[in-house]
Amino acid sequence: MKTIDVCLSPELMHLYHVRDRTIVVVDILRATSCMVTAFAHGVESITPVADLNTCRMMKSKGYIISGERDGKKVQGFDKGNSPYEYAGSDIRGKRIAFTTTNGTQAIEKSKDANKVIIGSFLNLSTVVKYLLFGENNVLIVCAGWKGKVNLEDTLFAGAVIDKLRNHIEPDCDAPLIAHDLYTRAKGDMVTYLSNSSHVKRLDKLDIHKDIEYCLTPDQFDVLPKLKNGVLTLS
Ligand code: 3SL
Repeated sequence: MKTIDVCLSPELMHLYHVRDRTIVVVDILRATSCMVTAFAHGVESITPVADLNTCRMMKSKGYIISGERDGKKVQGFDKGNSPYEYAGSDIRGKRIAFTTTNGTQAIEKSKDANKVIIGSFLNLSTVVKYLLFGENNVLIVCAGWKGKVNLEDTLFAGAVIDKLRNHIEPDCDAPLIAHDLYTRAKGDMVTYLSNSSHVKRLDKLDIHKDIEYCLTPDQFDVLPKLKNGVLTLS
């Protein structure tokens, strides 16, 4: 049977052999939710970029430049990190360069895996179907917050494990922790997360509507995949 493990923070990546795995990168609030929304609305590609300057320079190459630091849109950038900014027709057929505090860093750390896909609650069932029929063992990489573990990415891992529990075996204890938390939270994830650190951070920025949106499962049937440093649907 294939196995599934959960890397609860990118700081723990050195513990995992990734070359023969499929990695699912997740940053529920909000980077990977934005990415999935953008692909569902016709963006051609997203290039995850680790630093602000590289991202800024991509503007002159025709990219929409997007990103946040500490939850806030970067000054001079075209877009920030609210999924609602990626739900319009203005991004159709465009290329985005994207940099965020945690999500794009987690993608960067995952790039040596056999396959890298982007997960969120918005495309949960599409992710699960792909993992079910794929041949690789799976690692879910939670973006967390500046190296620390967070609840929302862990819940997503638990949701994937819940759907795959009869088909893929947990590799260690992190999948068991994630699944247990998800079982407690699944009835009302918004309430469950109300005391979590990033929900509190986003509440201070008055962006509560993003939270409910990002926790809504199965809105889109898209699966962004990383190839040569660029995310596309192909
Ligand atoms: O860290 C990230 O990648 C972001 O998703 C954080 S925030 O939701 O924009 O604050």
